[in-house]
Amino acid sequence: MRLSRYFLPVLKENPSEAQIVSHRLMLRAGMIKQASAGIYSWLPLGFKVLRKIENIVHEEQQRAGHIPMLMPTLQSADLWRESGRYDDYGEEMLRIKDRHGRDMLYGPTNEELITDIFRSHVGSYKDLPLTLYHIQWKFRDEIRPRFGVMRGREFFMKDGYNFDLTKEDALHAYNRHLVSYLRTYERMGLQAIPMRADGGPIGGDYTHEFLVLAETGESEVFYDSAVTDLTFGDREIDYDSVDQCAAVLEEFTSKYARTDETHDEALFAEVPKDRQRTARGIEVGQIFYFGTKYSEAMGAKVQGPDGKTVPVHMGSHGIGVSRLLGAIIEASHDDKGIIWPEGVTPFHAGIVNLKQGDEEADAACDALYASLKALGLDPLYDDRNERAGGKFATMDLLGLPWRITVGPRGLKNGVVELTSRRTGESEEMPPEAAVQKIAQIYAGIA
Ligand code: 5CA
Repeated sequence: MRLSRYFLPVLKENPSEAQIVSHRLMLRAGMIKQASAGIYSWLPLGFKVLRKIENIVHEEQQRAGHIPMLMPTLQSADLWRESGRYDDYGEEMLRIKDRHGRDMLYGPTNEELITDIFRSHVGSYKDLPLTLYHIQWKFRDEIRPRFGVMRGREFFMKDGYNFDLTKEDALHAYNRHLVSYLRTYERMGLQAIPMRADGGPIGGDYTHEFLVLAETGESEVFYDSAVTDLTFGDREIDYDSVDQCAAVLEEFTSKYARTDETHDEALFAEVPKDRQRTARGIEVGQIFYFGTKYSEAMGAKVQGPDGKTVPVHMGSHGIGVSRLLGAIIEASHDDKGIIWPEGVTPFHAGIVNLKQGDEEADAACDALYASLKALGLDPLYDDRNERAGGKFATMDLLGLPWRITVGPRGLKNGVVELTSRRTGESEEMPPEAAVQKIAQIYAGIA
């Protein structure tokens, strides 16, 4: 993309409504615009990152064997009356009447709708196990929407639902989700720590939240610092293997890590003193096992191998896709702007032309742009007639991991400059070498 042709409404001043750095930087970098409280338009740059995050979530869900689908945002109240949640959910639920006076709602989550689909089409244990998921907009009429996309009213969420014959099978589905979530967050350059939590309005007493440690996080967390040494890395896992998935769960959840809702002072005191940590975290996902809560209430049953009809065991598993943009920026920025991890960056590299209009510099930039594109990469070329300082400031704000700077002085010696946004280190090299290096870096990103 050439910046002169893009739509990138960068703000020069700090927006006064933003209290935390990710919200401020998303507004300044022209990624989002508030439409009304807790509801945002996703401008082209923000939309690009949202799509990247969504794609990673899709890939990792399908790697784990989960099946994508799409359910609507608007739901009939009748299903929620069946589960009993229509009255329980309270003011967070946006209730709507259609022209016939029927009660509708904008879905805050989808347990009822998916259970209805399941009971309509599945009647035998032979169709199990089954995990369906979708990525769809949700609405929760939060009393205090704040921090931009971090606590929105309308937000984008992946929600998945497993259906299993037995509790053991459903716990394997739970473990499988935990493993796939660890991979998912690491691909986004995030460490998200699974912590024992509370079921809230979803229900179930077996649940973990995934938390990204950050001062601006809304949750208070207590943990053994040894959990921060764990990484999933590039290990291969067989998602059908009960033992392998259980071993990962054991490895990542046996050390003390809890949110304030389930914090237990006596257990925490058993953690060696020098490893006890109290901090704040951003909840980027949550997994639940809730047994037969919805299947019993809504009659989602299957015939087992012994011919008896039994309610299925279920769980639901959510990832805060739009919240993740905020979480990634909270975890990765400096005083100049965002620093995107390679896995989610909106453009792979920026090209800065120091002397727009100079025949040689323009030609070199055009050639670089074409070479990167030919390799399947997506560069952002700052071809505006701006001073170098302004161009650098924009690139730093946008946070692309790599910048190629092209100027007449370097070109005389046959070189351009390749700069890492994260370290600030620059290296001079011929343009082709810069292209090759960038291609190599992204070839290593899953
Ligand atoms: N049905 C279950 C699992 S699919 C569920 O709704 N879980 S949840 O309530 O924990 O939501 C899943 C994730 O959505 C949360 O972990 C969080 O990352 C994200 N989320 C929840 N509320 C908001 C909100 N108001 N704004 C942005 N993201 C949110």
